Amino acid sequence: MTDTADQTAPAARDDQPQAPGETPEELLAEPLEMPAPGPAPVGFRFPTDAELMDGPNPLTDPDDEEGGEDESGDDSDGADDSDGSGAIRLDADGFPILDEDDDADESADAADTADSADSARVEIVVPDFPEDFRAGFACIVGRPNAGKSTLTNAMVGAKIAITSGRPQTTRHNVRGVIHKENAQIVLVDTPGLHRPRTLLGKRLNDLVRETLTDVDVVVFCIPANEKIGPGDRFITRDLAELRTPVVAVVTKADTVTREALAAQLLAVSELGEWADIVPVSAQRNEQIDVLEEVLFKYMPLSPPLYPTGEITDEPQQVMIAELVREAALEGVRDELPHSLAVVVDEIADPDDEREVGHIKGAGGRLQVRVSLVVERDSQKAIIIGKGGRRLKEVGVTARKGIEKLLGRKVYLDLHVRTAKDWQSDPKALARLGF
Ligand SMILES: Nc1nc2c(ncn2[C@@H]2O[C@H](COP(=O)(O)OP(=O)(O)OP(=O)(O)O)[C@@H](O)[C@H]2O)c(=O)[nH]1
Ligand SMILES: [Mg+2]
Repeated sequence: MTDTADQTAPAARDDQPQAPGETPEELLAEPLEMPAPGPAPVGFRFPTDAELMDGPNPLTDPDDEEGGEDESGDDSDGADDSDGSGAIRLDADGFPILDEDDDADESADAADTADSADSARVEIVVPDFPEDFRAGFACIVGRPNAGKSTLTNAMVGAKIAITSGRPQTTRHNVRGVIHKENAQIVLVDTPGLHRPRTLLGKRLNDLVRETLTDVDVVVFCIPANEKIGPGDRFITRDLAELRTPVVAVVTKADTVTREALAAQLLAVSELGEWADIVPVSAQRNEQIDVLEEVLFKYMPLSPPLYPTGEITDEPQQVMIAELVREAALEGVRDELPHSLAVVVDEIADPDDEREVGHIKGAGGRLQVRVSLVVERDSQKAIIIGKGGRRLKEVGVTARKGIEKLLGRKVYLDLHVRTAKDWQSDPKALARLGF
């Protein structure tokens, strides 16, 4: 559950749309085809001038037969676009793959390139984007349970963050992308800001504060059905120190009467200085488009930050673990939700030739082994339930979600173990990815 903010940070954001060393005419070629939305973080960025000019040149390297196999193996295979359309394909790191046979060692490439410096260059197709394209980051903050993740999912139009009625559901930054014709808004859903009682709580608060410093607009969620409290005032004071514009969003508008909503909007307007105030109901999809329009105004001119159609860069393993945690959170009370962590121990694919012999068939189902980690043995008993019934229910619910995510049948193996007081143990936190 590591945050991948650095990996996906835009390489070159500027106030002017820019392409590396290309004239607008050159950019009007056919658009770049991107890998299908895949599990691994793509970390897409535009190639620099040097990369464009110095890359290997298949036209001048006809004898280069080496290293044709894609070594990144697992994930990138599925995303590979080899339809022969002539479009540039990207490798797992988002760099253009110029030819199947061209991932030989760099020194050989350098020598070959030097030999054929005057030869024709391969045409590089840079994604086409309008001059007035806007793209940037919107960070979603608020108390635990304020509806941040539900709002994120509603705006992205797909479930990328888990949600629950238990506070502190989100434990890492989850990025989701809204794609518009002329804009991209990268939403960063964050853990709820709260008075920390454990080391985990403190780390989550710190993570949100760090995230806030580098975004274009902040979305502050305040639920319509709860009185503004010390928690909201605490966040308001924090936000007032930023120079970033803050849009106050009154969430869960469907839960109150019109009068109560009007009263809450008034109370929110008196709470602080806001760039805008928008009431929404994420559950009913009401006013979501209005909020998107408001956020759009704060996006700077910039090339797209994510490939077309990619709605998140959450690693597949993290999404799987989160779906199991969401299923396990259902119906548990008190401190248990805080005490529960979930990690994927192994994913084995019987269809993968390298795995044969290691795993038993199970009808070609992807085999996913997951650990649910609690802090005490008494909690272990609750999670497992009488005769293992609860754990079985968790498994069924989670498996459905995982199969939907992966688009294939899954065999899910859940294992419950205890790591004493992991929330306050730095070593255990590190092992669990915090
Ligand atoms: N009725 C209604 N319920 C909502 C709405 N948005 C969120 N909820 C519910 O509020 C609860 C909390 O939602 P989350 O989206 O998980 O809240 P969060 O702010 O991400 O919570 P943390 O990650 O714990 O900080 C869930 O039970 C949601 O179903 C809404 O628009 N209407
Ligand atoms: Mg959340």
